[in-house]
This record gives sequence, C-alpha cells and structure tokens, in this order.
Amino acid sequence: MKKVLIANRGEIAVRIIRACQELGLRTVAIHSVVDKESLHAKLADESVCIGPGPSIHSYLQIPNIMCAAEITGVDAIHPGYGFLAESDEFARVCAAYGIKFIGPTAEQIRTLGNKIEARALAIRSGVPLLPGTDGPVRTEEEALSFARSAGFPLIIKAAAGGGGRGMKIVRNETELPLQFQLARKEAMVCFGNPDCFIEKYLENPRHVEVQLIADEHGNYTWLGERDCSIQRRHQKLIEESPCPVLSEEERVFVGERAVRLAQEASYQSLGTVEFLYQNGNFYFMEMNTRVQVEHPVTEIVMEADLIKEQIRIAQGQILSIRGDGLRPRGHAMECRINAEDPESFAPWPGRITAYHEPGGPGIRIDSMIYNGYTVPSLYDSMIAKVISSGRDREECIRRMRRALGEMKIEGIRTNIPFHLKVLSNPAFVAGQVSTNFLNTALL
Ligand code: MV4
Repeated sequence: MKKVLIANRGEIAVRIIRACQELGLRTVAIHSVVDKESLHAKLADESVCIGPGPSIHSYLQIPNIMCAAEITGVDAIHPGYGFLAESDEFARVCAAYGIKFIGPTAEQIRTLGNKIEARALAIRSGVPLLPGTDGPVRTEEEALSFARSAGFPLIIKAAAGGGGRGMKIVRNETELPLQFQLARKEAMVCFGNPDCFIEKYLENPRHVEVQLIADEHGNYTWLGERDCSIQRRHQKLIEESPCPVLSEEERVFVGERAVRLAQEASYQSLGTVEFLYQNGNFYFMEMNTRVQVEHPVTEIVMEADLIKEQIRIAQGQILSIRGDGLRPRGHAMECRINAEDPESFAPWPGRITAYHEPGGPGIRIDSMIYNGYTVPSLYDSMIAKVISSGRDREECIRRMRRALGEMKIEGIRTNIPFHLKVLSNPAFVAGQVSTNFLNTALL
C-alpha cells in the first residue's frame, strides 16, 4: 500500500491524512465544490473535486469517487465515518476495482447492518440481549402476541435502521397497532426495508460501547469501553473512557462478550459493539463497522493510535496492540463542538472571523477549522472535538472546563456554552447520568 484516498471530509479526513503521513503513505483528498478551501483538501498530497455541494452528488457518489481513485492511482480507500462508511455496496465496488477498502468486508457490513441478523449473532455467541422477537414481525397479530408474552413498555426498531432512527416506543396495547404500522412505513421510506423487530424497552439505561479490533489472521482484542450516555436526539455530545460506574469485573465481562460476537461474525478491522447498561446488566444493541467519532478517548486511555492500526491491519499486518488485560490509563473525555445555537440547537454556519484553539496539559483538538474558514451549511454541524485527559475523571473534567473557557470561535455560534453547563452539573460531575440526562436533568 502506497497511496490512500480518503472518501470523507472534515475532521475525520484530516485525522486519517495525519495517520497516513505518519505511516509514510501518500494521500488523496476528495472534496465537493463548496469544500475547495477545506483543510483536508489542503493537507493531502493531491486533491480531486468530485462534484457539487450536496453530498448525494459528491461524497455519496460512488462512481465519482472511483473515478478520482483511478485517476490518482490509489491502492486503498479509507471511508471514515458517515457517508459511505457503512455501505456494503461501496466496499464491494472497491474490491471489484482491486482497491483495498480500509474496513471490514462487504458481507460483514451487510450482516451487521441488519439489526435482526446482528441479534441472531449475539444470541449465537452468548451475548446478553433484552427479550425480543427473533425475526421480523410482519403482522399486528404477531406484534400483539409478543407484547402479551413480554409485557410493556416495548420498542419497535427497523431491521435496517440503527443509530436510533425509526424507533417507536409503545407503552400499552392500545397504541401498538398504530405504532407498528407507522414503524413499518417509516422503515420502508427511510431504509427501503419495512422489516421491524420488537424489544422490551429500558427507561433509564447508560450507553456503553466496547472498542475492538481484529486483524486478517484471526487475532482479536478489545480496547476498553466508552460511555456515550450524554446525547440529544441520538447525536452524542460528550463521550468518555472508562465508563465511570463499571467495576473491573463488569469491564472484562462486557469486553470479552464483545470479542466473542466479533469472532462469531469472523469480523476483521476496527469495530464497536454497543450495549445498554442498567442495574448491573448489559444488553447488546448493535455493532458499528467503522471508526467512530469518539475514538480519541480510547486512543488516550489505551495509549494506541486506532487509525494507524486500522490501516496497518488493512495492509495484512498482524495486530500490534493488545487491550485485553490492560487497564485504562487515567481518564479521557470528548466534547463535540457544533456550529449551532447553544439554546435552540439550530445550525449556525458561516465564516469564522477569529479562532483561538486551546492547549496546555491534557488537551487534544481534532478539527478542520481555521481563521477565515467558512462552515458550510450543507453538512454535519460538528466542527471540532475537544478531548481532555487527566489522571482521574475530576482532573479530566477540570481540564475540559479550562479548555472550553479558553476556546474562542467568532463569527458563528457554537454549543460551547451548552457544554460548560453540562460540565458543571452536579449529577454529571458525580457520573450519575443516563441517556435521558439532557431531557430530564438539564432542560
Ligand atoms: C433502546 C433503548 C431502550 N430500550 N432499546 C438508540 C440508539 C440505538 N443504538 C438504540 N437506542 C436505544 N435502544 C431498548 N430496548 C434506548 C435507546 C436509546 C438510546 C440508546 C443509546 C444512547 C442514547 C439513546 C437515546 C434514546 C434511546
């Protein structure tokens, strides 16, 4: 492998370019017309315009990206997260072109992308789950019969969904027929597949996910866990590692189960297994087959470079890092900085007229912004990740408050004031949060 095309934009494209540079690999950026002046296009060795602003005509256009790959003669493509990162079709097209897709195989993406198949895999590998239907529920009668045996509340999820889209909570039998039909319709419109399954609904869980990595030679390891309970409308806002409430026994238990699931799927590459955690129990949710936004908190406490390792194993090399049996070193936390109004959360794109980036001990910034950069309105509003670390959670939170207090971004609005509110909330400081924290404690 000599040259890598990065099929993404923003901070993750910059992060991947940096990893390639450290590995001595040449880099090709792709960008849309509106991203001409973006940092990833400037930092890469070469840069190719692949279409107009809207991502369906650029970052999601497989033919355009393959043209750029052919013109520049790359031997690998890194998809980042979002866009085509979990498109089994993209992985298949890359393979057909003889270009290495830096990620799992198309078949692994397809299998794990179907939440019903992922559930079956979890059952086969002895990973705990909530009571739920084993296959798709296609009629109201089937839905009612499961509801009567399992009891309420229930949640209806799309087999092809994920990340919280297209879920319906059902609290009693009267609501069930309507919610069931709505769920099927939405699943069809959003994902092109009406299949849904039903699970018992947990009211106040934490979101705990295990980072794992597997090479092409059958070696697997898990690299600790992350707590991502602080989210709003399925957009994570703060993530940390380790999870502040797990015992050592619980960490090892969930890490080993996650590896077993990956082994059962013959998974290779970087991946994340998501669980809900409540009252000392873990329940499998889904497996993500890509690098995640929040990977830096794991990099810090596990002292590893996950992107470099992901690229190394895509080159056929043997895992150079092992996480099992390792304890996290200190604590790390990430705040996602979005270009949005801190009160209404409405996107707030525009030109950055002044930028001061914080620094000092225990602060890492993954970002693509610079003084004079215009945040476009067409894409995700996340413009920076501030990652703090410390010997313990308290030092980590103090450093995050210090860094966010120092950070200055003028010309647009950001959610920095919102983060500062969360960081001084007593329940958050005590680590007592659930996925409902922002709905209940703060607002
Ligand atoms: C659930 C749940 C409660 N019970 N499933 C949302 C994202 C997707 N991965 C799964 N999600 C949930 N599934 C059952 N059976 C609650 C959520 C959920 C959630 C999960 C993780 C992080 C934030 C969340 C916010 C609302 C709901």
